[in-house]
Amino acid sequence: GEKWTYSEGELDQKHWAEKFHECGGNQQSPIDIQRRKVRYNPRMDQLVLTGYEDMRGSFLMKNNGHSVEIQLPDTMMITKGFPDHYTAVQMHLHWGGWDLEASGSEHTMDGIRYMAELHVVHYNSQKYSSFQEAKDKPDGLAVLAFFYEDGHFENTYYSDFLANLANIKYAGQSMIITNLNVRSMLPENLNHFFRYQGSLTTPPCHESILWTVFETPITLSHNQIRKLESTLMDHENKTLWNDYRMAQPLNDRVVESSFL
Ligand code: 1SD
Ligand code: ZN
Repeated sequence: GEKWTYSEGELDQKHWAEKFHECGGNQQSPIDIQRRKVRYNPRMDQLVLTGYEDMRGSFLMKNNGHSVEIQLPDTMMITKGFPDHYTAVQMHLHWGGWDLEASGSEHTMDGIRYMAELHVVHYNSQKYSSFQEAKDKPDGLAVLAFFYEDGHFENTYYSDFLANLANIKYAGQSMIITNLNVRSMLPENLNHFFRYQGSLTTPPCHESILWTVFETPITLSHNQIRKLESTLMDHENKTLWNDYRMAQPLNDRVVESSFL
């Protein structure tokens, strides 16, 4: 398989583009969002998330060596807010933890990196019949991105998820979860967001993602963040941490916002 890494070995992120040419493109992600340069778009529609709540079924949660990923049912959709309908595929996180203070979000705000970041990946199901077909098309994917910050209180909507990490400690391990409420894992306020055209943040870095980055962060307790950062192992049985890509040049792109 792929041997790319974030920071070690010959195919670390500085060298991804040598093997995966799209990683050197001019619409790459993540980016640093600079508030002063964001353009308010008063016509940007609010998102309507359908089927995000109280799901019962069998959902695969796996350690893919780069992150923890939960596969999502096709009943989870974005039904308003984009020109097309998008169907959920999976969600995963990026985090830090190299040392006690290291943050690990992918997007940054005015140069500030949050503790961690959640990506809920969707594909354009109005135009394409599967994620596989959509993943390298310019209008193929939509990812909803949320920052995590640390606070004083435990976020009980994350308790089961974080406890389950111990069951998939090693790269390649997976388990089935039977209850899932993604809406409760998100911030209450979804009205303020940034929008731009970018790419997968991992090889092969296809420039196929319409990114929506929400302003309101999700709060986890310090211990919860610590558990996220220190439980999983990568393919080399080293602690899986700092699985984020550095900010990429904005070039001639404009970041829009839904709010002033
Ligand atoms: O890192 C993920 C990768 O695991 C895969 O999910 C890919 C396609 O959805 O997307 C990237 S990311 O851009 O969502 N970080
Ligand atoms: Zn991601």
